[in-house]
Amino acid sequence: MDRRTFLKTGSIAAAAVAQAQAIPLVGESLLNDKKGSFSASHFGAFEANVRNSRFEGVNAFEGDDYPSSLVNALPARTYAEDRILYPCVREDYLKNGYKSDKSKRGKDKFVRVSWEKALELVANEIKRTHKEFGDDSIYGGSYGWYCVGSLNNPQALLGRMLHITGGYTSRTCTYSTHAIRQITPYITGTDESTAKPTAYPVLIKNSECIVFWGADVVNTNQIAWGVPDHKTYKYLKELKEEAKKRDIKFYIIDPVYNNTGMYFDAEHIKVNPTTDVALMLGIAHYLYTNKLHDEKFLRKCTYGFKQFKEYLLGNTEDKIAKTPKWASKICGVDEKVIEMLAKEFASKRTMLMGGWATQRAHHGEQPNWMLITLASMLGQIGLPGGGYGCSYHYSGGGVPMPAAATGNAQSEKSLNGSTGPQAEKGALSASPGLSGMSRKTKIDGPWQKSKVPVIPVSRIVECLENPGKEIKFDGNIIKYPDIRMAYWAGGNPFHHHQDRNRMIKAYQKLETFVVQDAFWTATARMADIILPCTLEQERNDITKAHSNSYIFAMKQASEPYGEAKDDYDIFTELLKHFSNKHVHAFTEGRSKMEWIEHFYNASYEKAKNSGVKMPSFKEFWEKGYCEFETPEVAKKFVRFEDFRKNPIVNRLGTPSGKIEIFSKKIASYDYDNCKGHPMWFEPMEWLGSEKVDKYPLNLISPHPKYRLHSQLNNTWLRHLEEVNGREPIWINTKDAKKRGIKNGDVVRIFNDRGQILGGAVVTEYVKEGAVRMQEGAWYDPSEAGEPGTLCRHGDVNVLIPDVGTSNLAQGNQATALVEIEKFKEEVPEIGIFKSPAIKGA
Ligand SMILES: Nc1nc2c(c(=O)[nH]1)N[C@H]1C(S)=C(S)[C@@H](COP(=O)(O)OP(=O)(O)OC[C@H]3O[C@@H](n4cnc5c(=O)[nH]c(N)nc54)[C@H](O)[C@@H]3O)O[C@H]1N2
Ligand SMILES: Nc1nc2c(c(=O)[nH]1)N[C@H]1C(S)=C(S)[C@@H](COP(=O)(O)OP(=O)(O)OC[C@H]3O[C@@H](n4cnc5c(=O)[nH]c(N)nc54)[C@H](O)[C@@H]3O)O[C@H]1N2
Ligand SMILES: [Mo]
Repeated sequence: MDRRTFLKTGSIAAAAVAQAQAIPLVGESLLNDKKGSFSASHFGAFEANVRNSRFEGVNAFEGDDYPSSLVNALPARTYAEDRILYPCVREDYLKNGYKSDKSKRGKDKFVRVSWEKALELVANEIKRTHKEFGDDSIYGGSYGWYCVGSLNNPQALLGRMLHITGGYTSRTCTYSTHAIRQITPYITGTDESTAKPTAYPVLIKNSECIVFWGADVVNTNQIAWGVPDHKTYKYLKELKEEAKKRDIKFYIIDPVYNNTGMYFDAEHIKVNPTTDVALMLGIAHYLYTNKLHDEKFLRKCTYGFKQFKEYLLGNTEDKIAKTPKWASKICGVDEKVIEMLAKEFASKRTMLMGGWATQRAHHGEQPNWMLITLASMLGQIGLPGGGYGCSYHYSGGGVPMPAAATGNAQSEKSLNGSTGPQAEKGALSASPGLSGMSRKTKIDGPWQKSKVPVIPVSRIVECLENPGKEIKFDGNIIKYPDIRMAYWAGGNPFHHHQDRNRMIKAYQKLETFVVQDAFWTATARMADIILPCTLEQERNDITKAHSNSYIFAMKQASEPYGEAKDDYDIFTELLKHFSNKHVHAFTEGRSKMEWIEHFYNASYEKAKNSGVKMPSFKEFWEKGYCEFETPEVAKKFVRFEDFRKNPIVNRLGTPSGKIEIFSKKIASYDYDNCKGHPMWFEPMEWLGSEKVDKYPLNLISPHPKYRLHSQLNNTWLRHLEEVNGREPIWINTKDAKKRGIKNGDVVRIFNDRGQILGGAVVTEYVKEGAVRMQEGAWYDPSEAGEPGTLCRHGDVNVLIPDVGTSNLAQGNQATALVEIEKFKEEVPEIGIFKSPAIKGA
């Protein structure tokens, strides 16, 4: 935005006027501005350069040797054209309240209102909904990747506010790890998505074969849940250097030759989407029939190989031996290549790195279970550089880090020489971690009785459609509550959820939909009441590196944009419409800065108890961060080392104490879509299903290179990648040729669920039959609020089905069958990246 536009827009809101008047001359600000003010984000920590009273640039944090480009887009995001300037209400909702015409959601005009009016509407609606429909009638699950910060965590704050006012329905699981986190505790006693894998230095020294199995570690480590310090990249570089010195073989098993494949010049095993279990079974069959499996490890450290073996060999109901030949027909990998992989993995010290895309699919419980089974057969679990890991691709997994302290100074000792799972639990090092705002207040009051039932996060649409319906979930029965109101703060469901057109209809069932965001996202446009929030550079907060290596100060760099308020202040002011007691329960009598200091001091005390001296809060705030050492022992960490040595003493948290290739517990649920051992189940849509006649291409939707989901799509970053202003879709040269599609063409991608535009990238990097389009491009309907309409920009979730993975996890999917054609009509303009017209503005 140039200065003139800024002044023009600024003149709309009083706050922005004040901002504009404060603008000093460029020269003056350049000469006078101090070094940047410290802050942090999901993209990294940085110093915000404040020029002309605005946040105009970033310097990456000096401790971050591999800063991601994403951090550079934060200033542009701050002043994006689609920022929400003031509270707004949908026109018909303003007239008729909860009795409004819901089919107008997304189509209606918005009307500017005062904060007072907006919060009064929200408060009255919370009161009415609670009174008429009870604790669970408001959905406050509010899934999403809000900004970082211990204080301004909108999800925790929203939960806290709703809890204080009378309860809400929340969610369990995540869109990230729905299936893996539900299934793996049955197998290893641990949620494998968060388990610490063997440390990189151990791999660099010992691994001979590294397999990126549906994992793009080079891309997805750019960000972290918390703040990344990007140390992964140092180790990836060392790994590549080491591979020049001694022979380390890299494979990438993926329908796409991804960023990681390119970096390591890895051999590409082109697997059909969602068929990895068949491929793994083919490898397993070869291992077993050629006696390449580790009988001793299976006997000593696993349970139930016997039952699995019968299935593998075809001695069970289906009477199918899972030979490489059988597997090849399903997964599209040549039989000889499958045999080669089996021999390679068995003869080399092999690390199987599994990502999470394979579990974001129909029957997504199976791939990780089968990966662990395969690793068990290879028998290298617990050996340096071998085994498996399911979190190398995420938030610095595998990087040696200081573990979060428990406050027990003795535990450091127990780590020496012992790095197995037992030690891992009690382990600590220099870092005390950092706490944050909690969903429950410590202040006593009637709210302590409020109920907070949960639904599996990805079942929200089904829940809205079917109040009172009972579903099977993880050995239990869950009854869907009757949701009348939803409140979202810090997430973007009209990006993250599947089957957009079905979703639009389901959301019409809500009487009231409140959205708190900084931007006019597709979600905000579907809301009745829209409350503008600040971004992290517009407020003070505190946060930590995901690695636990740093605690970061987040100092306010610029004034809140327009009338935006901090999430914390929005909820505090909302509660004034209840009573002072409600407000007090929320704030616990602390100011925002006192909370920040409180979180720091709690860490300070913890550190002190474990013999670590942290600087005072004042010193810390001044400097911007404090650093914690990584103990040497963390660099030697080998997952399952102790368990392997003595599985009786170091038993796992499973019923047998061992790795469960067969789970009696899961078998006892008697589900037909998830049984006692890993199995190949045909997905609802894949290249082998009948639907391919109509929709012959298998779409996958991995995570974007230049965004965090939908975040930052409204900045210049999108111009680095978009094709003709559309989200790119990668299509194989042969598939493109068949359809007369050329590189750079705008194409229409469609199936029975909907239609979107995309920009064709014709390439050999994607397997024939598969197409790839990243998740997170903003939904831009040509007729807003109209189910079935064309998305002009390329929101892949228009096309993906919303059907649970199985009765076990009820997780989300990320693949679908589609057809593609060249778009022959005039290419429409994108409408989503500017503010909608607002009455009264
Ligand atoms: N097809 C397909 N779909 C997927 C996936 C896939 O692989 N394929 N992946 C899934 C996964 S793993 C995930 S985690 C989800 C991600 O889904 P989301 O986390 O919902 O996606 P984000 O785009 O990060 O949305 C965060 C929103 O919070 C807002 N926000 C940021 N900071 C603040 C703040 O401080 N306060 C408030 N009130 N709002 C804020 C942002 O503007 C943005 O609109 O998507 C899922 N969807
Ligand atoms: N830059 C960036 N980084 C991110 C995120 C982001 O939005 N942007 N999001 C973060 C979040 S919330 C999460 S949960 C993680 C997600 O981490 P993941 O779920 O592991 O990431 P994806 O990109 O979905 O998929 C990883 C790889 O799997 C491949 N793949 C897709 N389908 C299949 C299949 O059927 N079989 C096989 N073998 N491979 C397949 C994809 O082509 C891709 O190369 O990433 C995190 N990191
Ligand atoms: Mo995620």
